[in-house]
Amino acid sequence: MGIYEELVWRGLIKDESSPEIKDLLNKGGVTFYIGTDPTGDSLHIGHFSSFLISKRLKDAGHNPILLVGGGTGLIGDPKPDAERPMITEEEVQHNFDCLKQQAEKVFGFEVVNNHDWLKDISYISWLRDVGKYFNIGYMLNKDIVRRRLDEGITYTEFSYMLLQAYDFMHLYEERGCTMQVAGQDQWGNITAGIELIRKKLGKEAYGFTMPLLTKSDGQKFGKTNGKAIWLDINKTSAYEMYQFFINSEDAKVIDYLKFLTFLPKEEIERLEISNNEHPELREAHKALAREVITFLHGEEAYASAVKIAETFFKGNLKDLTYEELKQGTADLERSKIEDGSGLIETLVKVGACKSNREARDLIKGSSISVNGEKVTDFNYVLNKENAFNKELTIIKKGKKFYYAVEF
Ligand code: 383
Repeated sequence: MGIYEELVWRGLIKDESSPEIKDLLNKGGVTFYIGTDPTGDSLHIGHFSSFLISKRLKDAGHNPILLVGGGTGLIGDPKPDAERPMITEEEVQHNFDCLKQQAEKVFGFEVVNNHDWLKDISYISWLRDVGKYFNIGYMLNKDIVRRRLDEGITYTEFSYMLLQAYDFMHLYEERGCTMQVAGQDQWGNITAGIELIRKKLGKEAYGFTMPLLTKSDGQKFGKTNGKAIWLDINKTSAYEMYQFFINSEDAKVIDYLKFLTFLPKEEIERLEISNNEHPELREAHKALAREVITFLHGEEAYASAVKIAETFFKGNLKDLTYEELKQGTADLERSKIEDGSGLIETLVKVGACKSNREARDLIKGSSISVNGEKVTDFNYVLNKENAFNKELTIIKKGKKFYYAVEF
C-alpha cells in the first residue's frame, strides 16, 4: 500500500486539486507545506490531525515545511459565522513563539513565518503584482465568502485568501514547495494559491485537504463541555485528555484511531472487531488514548493518567501524588468550607445529598469516604490537618461521585 492508498484508507483525503496527486505522493520527494495562524498560544486537537498528515508524509519521504502565520495572524482567516476580533501585534508575537516551540517539539518540523515576507510589501505593488490576478467574481464565489456576505465581511478578511495564495507562491519560488496540505476549510485558500502560481509563474502546484473530524451528530470534534482539548499539557492535562478519548463515541472511535494514530491497518482492524464484539472492554478507546498521549506527552505522562483514572475508579486516593490528585479533580467544583466543619453538614453543602437525614443514611450505609478512607462516624469532622497538602479534601459518595472541598 502506497502512502496515498494509506491516506485514503484512513479517510484522510477530501479534496484533491489534480489526479496527479496520487502518483506524486506515492513517489516521494515532494516539498509541501501546512500553515496555521497564531490565534492562540497552543494548538488543539483539531489542528493535531492535519499536522499528523504532515508527519505521515514526512515518514513517506516528503519534505514538510510548517508555516506559522505571524503575518496572516494579524489579519484573520474568515470564519463562517462572524468577523474575528483583531488581536494585538504583541499577542500574535507571543502566540507565534508558543506555537513555534510546540510544533518543533511535538513534530520536529522546520517552522517558517510569513511575517518575514509579508511585512514589507507595499500596497501599491501588492495591488499591481497580486491583486491583478484575482477576479472579484472568483473571490466572491469562494464558499467562505458567500457564507459571510449576508452577515458581513470586511475588506480585511476578504483579502485574506490573497495573502495565503501569495505565501504558497513565495514558498514555491523560494523553497520549491509544490504542494499545500490542510483541513477542508482551507480548500478555497489552497486553490487561490494554485491559481496564482499558474497565472503568474505559469507553473503547476498541487493541494489536497482532509475532512474535519466530527462527532456523530455532525458537531466539531475536540471539545468537552465547551472546553477545547489543547496539546499544551499545562492547558489540558494528560488525565483530562485520557478521559476525553476514553469517553469518545463507540461509533466514532475507529475513525479517530485512523485519523489520530500511527497504528497500522491490521491493528486498527483488530480493534474494530473488538469494539464491535466487546465494546465493554473499551480496547479501541484505550488504544486511542495511549497512542495520542504517548505521542504528545510521552510514556510517563500516559502512565500517570492511567494511574489517576484507575485510582479514582477504585477509590484509594492516598496512592496519588498531590499533582495527580489535582489533575484528577480539576473538573470538580471546589466548595469552600470552614476548618472543622462536620461531615454531615458538608455532604448537604456540596450537594451530595438533600438533608442531614439522608447524609446520616449514607454514612450508616458505608457509602461515604473522605480522602480515600471509609467514614462511618456521624460526628466526623473535616479539617486542614487531614487534607491533602493541607488544602484539598475529597469526598466520595457511592462508587463514582466525587466532591472536592477546600478550607
Ligand atoms: C496561513 C497562511 C498560509 C497557510 C495557512 C495559514 C493558516 C490557515 C488557517 N488554518 C487553521 C488555523 O490556523 O486558518 N489560513 O487554525 C487550521 N489549520 C489546520 C488545518 C485546519 C485549519 O491550522 O483545517 C485545522 O488545523 O488546516 O482550520 O500560507
